[in-house]
Amino acid sequence: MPLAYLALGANLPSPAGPPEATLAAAVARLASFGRISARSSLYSTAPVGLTDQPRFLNAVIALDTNLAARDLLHALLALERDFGRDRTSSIPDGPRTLDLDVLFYGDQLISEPGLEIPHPRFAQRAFVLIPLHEIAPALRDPRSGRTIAQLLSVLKLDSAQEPPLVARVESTLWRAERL
Ligand code: PH2
Ligand code: MG
Ligand code: MG
Repeated sequence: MPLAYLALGANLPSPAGPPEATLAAAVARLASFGRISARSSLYSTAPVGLTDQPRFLNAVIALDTNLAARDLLHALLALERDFGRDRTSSIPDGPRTLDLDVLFYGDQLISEPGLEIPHPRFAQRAFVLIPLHEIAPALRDPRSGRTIAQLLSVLKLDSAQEPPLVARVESTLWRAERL
């Protein structure tokens, strides 16, 4: 079964509740697409792109799945809609109830309309690399040939920044979700 890595993000309340409840509920639903073999901690992250919006909660999971890449994408889009994602009036990089992105699908390189894998911007984003590094430091990006640990080490992070760009948060709701 291909091992997919998925990024989860939210910074608006959804029908499931605040972002923390949304991400916990989303993981429970994602388990029906295969087997979740790893799950990062939950992180509070500064918004990237459009800065004038609430902080995000982000996480990364590994999913063993029989779904083909495009079927996985469609399943994620449907799940986003179930959690109140409205794409009709959406601002690029703007606030959202739930964002589910495919970071990797095995070691495949896919470049099709609406489906770019590995995710085109993952290596520039600390809110992806830090949780991904927590669960898969030795994973190799098939595009650059670099490991997640290498990609994270070249990302310039100002650790003195306040509030922090990426901060691990303790969440009983998140950890209570059985894998
Ligand atoms: N997602 C974006 C744009 N900016 N910033 C953070 N911190 N976390 C996100 O998940 C995020 C973002 C577009 O998908
Ligand atoms: Mg995204
Ligand atoms: Mg997305």
